[in-house]
Amino acid sequence: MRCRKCGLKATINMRQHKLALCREHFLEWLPEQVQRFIEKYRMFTNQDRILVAVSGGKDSLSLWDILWRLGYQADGLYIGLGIDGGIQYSSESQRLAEKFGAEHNLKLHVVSVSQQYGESIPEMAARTTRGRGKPCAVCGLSKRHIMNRVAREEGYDVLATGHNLDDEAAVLFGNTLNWITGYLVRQGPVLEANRPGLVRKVKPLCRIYEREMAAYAVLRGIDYIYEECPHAVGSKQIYYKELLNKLEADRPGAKLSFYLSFLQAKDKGLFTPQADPDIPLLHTCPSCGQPTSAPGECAFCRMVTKVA
Ligand code: Q46
Ligand code: ZN
Ligand code: ZN
Repeated sequence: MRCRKCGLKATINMRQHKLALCREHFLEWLPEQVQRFIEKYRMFTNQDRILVAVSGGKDSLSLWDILWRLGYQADGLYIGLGIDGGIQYSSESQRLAEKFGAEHNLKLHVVSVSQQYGESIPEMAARTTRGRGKPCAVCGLSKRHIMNRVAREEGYDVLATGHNLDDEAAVLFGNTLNWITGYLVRQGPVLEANRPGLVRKVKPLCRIYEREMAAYAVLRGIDYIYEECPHAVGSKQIYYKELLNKLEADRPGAKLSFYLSFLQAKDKGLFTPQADPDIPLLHTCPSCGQPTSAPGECAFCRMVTKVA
């Protein structure tokens, strides 16, 4: 297999794009693709200040690397969840996020959940009924809240996350399997700040395969945490990814076309905001100023108040 651009031996063959590239041309091609999608979906411009949510994994660190190479003003945000024991997931991922920021002379905001709110994510999860003992529901709620809070407080124009195509396709698969129209309305490359207290969110990697992101991180020499969070084991999300990978193996490009056909259907007005059966986030939390579905404190503030 030869590189399509230079004819040298290819390092990666992407059947889904009918494209094989050598290391050098792949490392050039991927950021070009990301730049195309940033423009296509009007995510941000060179004037915007971007906050990248960095977990220490391959996707978020590569996203930070790509935005930096493309010349954007991108700072990082690392949230210390306090998920340790065994593989020391949180401390190791924090070390790698800090290392990347220091090596590239980039600013990294670090928020420790336990220092700021009195308990780590597993501790909070152990005391609430949310998520039935699994910390993921508490974790997701807290991460969304903290990302939005830091982006607002520090005056960023947009929050960027490292969700790749496999993540987006798996979420879409779960939501269509159960026809959760409220979530389908909100899924997309850009989530507008259409409520007071919300920051605009974008996913610049939403059309890049997970395999391409892993290749980018390795070929670029980015030091990232290989292990997944120990709580991700056995999740529905991983199961859906496995199913979609089987489909992709038989039909290269299936994942991408699943996601893109969904975006096209949305563009044609298939999922209008009116289709959202969920109560709109019309109220503002008196404690944190973020939008919430019912009058009074938001779910995050209620949870944290209980801790206190
Ligand atoms: S939600 Fe659950 Fe993840 Fe939080 S507890 Fe780990 S697996 S990190 S994306
Ligand atoms: Zn080449
Ligand atoms: Zn609140």
